[in-house]
Amino acid sequence: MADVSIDSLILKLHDVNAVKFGEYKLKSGLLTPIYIDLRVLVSHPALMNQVSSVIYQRAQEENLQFNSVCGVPYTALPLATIICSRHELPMLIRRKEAKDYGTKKMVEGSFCEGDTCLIIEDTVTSGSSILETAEVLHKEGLKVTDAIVLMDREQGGVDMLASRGIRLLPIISMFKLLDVLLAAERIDAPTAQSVRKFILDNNTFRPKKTNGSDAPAPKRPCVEPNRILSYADRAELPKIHPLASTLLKIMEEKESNLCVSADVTSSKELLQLAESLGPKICMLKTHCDILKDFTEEFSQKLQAVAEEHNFLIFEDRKFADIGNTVKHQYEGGVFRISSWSHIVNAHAVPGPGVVKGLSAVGKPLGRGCLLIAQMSSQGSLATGEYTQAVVKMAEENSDFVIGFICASKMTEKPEFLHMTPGVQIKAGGDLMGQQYTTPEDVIYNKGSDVIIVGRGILEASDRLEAAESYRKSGWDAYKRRSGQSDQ
Ligand code: S5P
Repeated sequence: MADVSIDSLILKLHDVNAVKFGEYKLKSGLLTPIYIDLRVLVSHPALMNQVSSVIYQRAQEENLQFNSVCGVPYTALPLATIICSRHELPMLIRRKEAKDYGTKKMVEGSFCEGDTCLIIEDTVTSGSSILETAEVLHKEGLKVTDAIVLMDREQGGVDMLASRGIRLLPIISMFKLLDVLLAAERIDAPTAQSVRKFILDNNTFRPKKTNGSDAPAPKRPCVEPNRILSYADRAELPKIHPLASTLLKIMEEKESNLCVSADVTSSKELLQLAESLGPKICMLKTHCDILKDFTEEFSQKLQAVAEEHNFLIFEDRKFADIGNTVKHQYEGGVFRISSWSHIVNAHAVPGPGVVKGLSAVGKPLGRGCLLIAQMSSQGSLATGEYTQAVVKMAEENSDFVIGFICASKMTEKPEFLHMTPGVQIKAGGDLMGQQYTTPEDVIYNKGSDVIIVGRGILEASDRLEAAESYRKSGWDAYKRRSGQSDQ
């Protein structure tokens, strides 16, 4: 397709408000000065046809060989439908969620194992949506070698997918779009410049280091605020919650972003763990309801050890009820959690009432809460819009919510802490759906702040040595992330 028709396509997309300038939140939580919303295409059939044509034409120009076409749900679904209908190509539909009745299939349509499927997408930022779709197709025995995207935000999607064996072919790239809109005086030079800067500063792809020095350097520096600010800087932020500030100072002082998940069943063993690993950690996470011999005396001893070794206690209670009930669960019962645990966590499922109930008890005591924005377990339902709503809930309750349990950085607001479970030295999983990634990936690639490690340390023959090794990996990754190391 000649460039001139790409130019006119860009202008038409701008005409129908598919390209917006302002301040918008991306799927990742990042605020962007430009938003591409191709969902509006369904209201403009002529444009929809034109977009479908350029996508198909691109597949032909590249001489792509494929047996079927799959549009990433939902926006690209009608595009794939038009292409497949017009050119009589078999289409596959990837379900976003498995049906809870009937076949429970994740991919609808007929195919043979080993078939190649071409993926079509409307917009790409990091490439994660294409990768997700490709993974579902892979599981069904299909091959994915190429994907075509109408609009590439040029924030690392091409590189990320290439690293996973998928070639991404963009029709319109962000820089081209800006040039055309600027030339047509649809935007002014400062707007174009600010978007260019944002794109260059926010590349989402960092190549994984394989064995140290021979890994390729990241293409562009990543400069989101909490990638640059040190833990110490963040501890001093005007809006920081005092407990978050305390934790950040502990982390900096002890050079540790390690939280040990003390998932043991005897209080004696837990106290021994706290005593021996105390110097290595910034936080100790408990599940008090798995202890067979919880007593108030135990909780007092644990507090004394925490004070001695300067770490915080995080009771992983995962509250998930109405405000009035969680208030009682937090304050009373056998465990009296609020009396000894600095930090607790909660699911956002019940709505903001859960935070209100906990806050009524915890706030006067100077406690803090983490909201569970994502989970490490396979098939977790805490994704997409739910995760975004959790972030919003946290931001609206920052007098008590200090951060998140999450897989990666959720918000650009540096006063929030990101804590990630499902960490081991080697990526993998257990037999009950737990999924592990590495300290380096969590801290350096995903921009989280704290690694939460349970069995990686508890099942090691030398727990202290294992804790030191996790501490060091997490800390080294943080140093590299904040540009304090040239490793
Ligand atoms: O999504 C989550 C949230 C939490 S808090 N995934 C998790 O694994 N956790 C907790 O982290 C889990 O309850 C356990 O206590 C710990 C992980 O333990 P590991 O042995 O798998 O490292």
